[in-house]
Amino acid sequence: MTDTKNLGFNSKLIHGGGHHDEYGAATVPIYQTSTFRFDSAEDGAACFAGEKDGYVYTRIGNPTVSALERQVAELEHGYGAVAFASGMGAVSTVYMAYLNAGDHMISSDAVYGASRTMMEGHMSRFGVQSTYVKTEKLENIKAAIRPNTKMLYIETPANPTMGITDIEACAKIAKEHNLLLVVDNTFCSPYLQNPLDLGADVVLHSVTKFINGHADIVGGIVITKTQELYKQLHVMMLNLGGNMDPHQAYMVIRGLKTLGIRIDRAQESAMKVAEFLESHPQVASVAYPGLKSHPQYELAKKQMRGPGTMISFELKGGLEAGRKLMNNVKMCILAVSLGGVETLIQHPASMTHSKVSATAKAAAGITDGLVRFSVGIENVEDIIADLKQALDKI
Ligand code: LCS
Repeated sequence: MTDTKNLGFNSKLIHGGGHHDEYGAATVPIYQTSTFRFDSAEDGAACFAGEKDGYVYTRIGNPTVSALERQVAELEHGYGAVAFASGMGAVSTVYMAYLNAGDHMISSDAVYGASRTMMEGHMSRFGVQSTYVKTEKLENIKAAIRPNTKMLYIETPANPTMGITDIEACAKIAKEHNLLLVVDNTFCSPYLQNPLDLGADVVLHSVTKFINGHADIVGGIVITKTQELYKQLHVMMLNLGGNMDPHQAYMVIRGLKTLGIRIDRAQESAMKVAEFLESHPQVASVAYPGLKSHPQYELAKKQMRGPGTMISFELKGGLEAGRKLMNNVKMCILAVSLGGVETLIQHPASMTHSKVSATAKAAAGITDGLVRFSVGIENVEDIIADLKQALDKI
């Protein structure tokens, strides 16, 4: 087996994870089993007592799922990873694993809608408090810190505003105040950003998006910097029961192999699409980290290896114009989700962030006129032509 430590990113996507199969299979087999035979009663007891390594039950661990976890932990430069049935399984298990009743969390105000409703609407019932601020401005974070603050949770770039938060500066604040820094890295994937290298403690992904990349499964993964954080998370995962299933893990391993080439291609197109949108008379503003007009353009260049494939924009005609645009695209798909091979368009205020209160949306800059666009790997001329014909109908 190759030692993958010193290989380049794209080689790690193909050969990482270090799975060893007795038949020499070139891909990771699907271990479609719920349970594993013990060699003896003593062997089973030793596995349960943690005295012996070995698989016992798929909710606790499965070789196909472990192969994905090892591979993503390596790509994010972490100690270990735990895979989940969905991105929200990852987010909610992170909250449950690292926060107690009476604790307080500070979060970016623009985060995926359900990450916020889970905390505000449900964790609050267990006595966890939360404050939402524009984490793009560090003074907002400092001002929100309370004696019981335990976690700083950021999403960068933020869904759906594309705001960028300085991970390294957040890590400094977190260290000074003994906070756990959690970064939702879904919009970048490990190809474009490695938050653990910038001082974060925990990184999470909706693997539904770039990591899988083919809009055919949902999944989540969390990568921890230390063994202790890994253990806390793993025990919470197996008790809550949100484990990833082996067939799902196989699909993700398959999709992950092309992460680099998918993003290279879509990112090249995203720059052209963003420039096209910025020059279109119906468009009021475009938020794309690759454009000089993005308020955190320099920061994006510093902490990301590329501006990514996600674009948000406002139309001069507001919501009505946005509706017309979305109803008139032909090739691009009007659908939520993002980060796949297909170009998707959606309306955050009425779709992905519809459960966030109107006041919270307004404060976070999620306006009624905001449209979110996830650039796929189709021919860029076709993407732009489709957008143009739909914009011309407004
Ligand atoms: N984190 C981010 C940044 C997300 O965008 C999402 C889903 C999640 C976590 C949750 O992951 P899931 O459970 O869906 O795998 N974002 C979606 C979106 O923007 N459209 O549809 C889902």
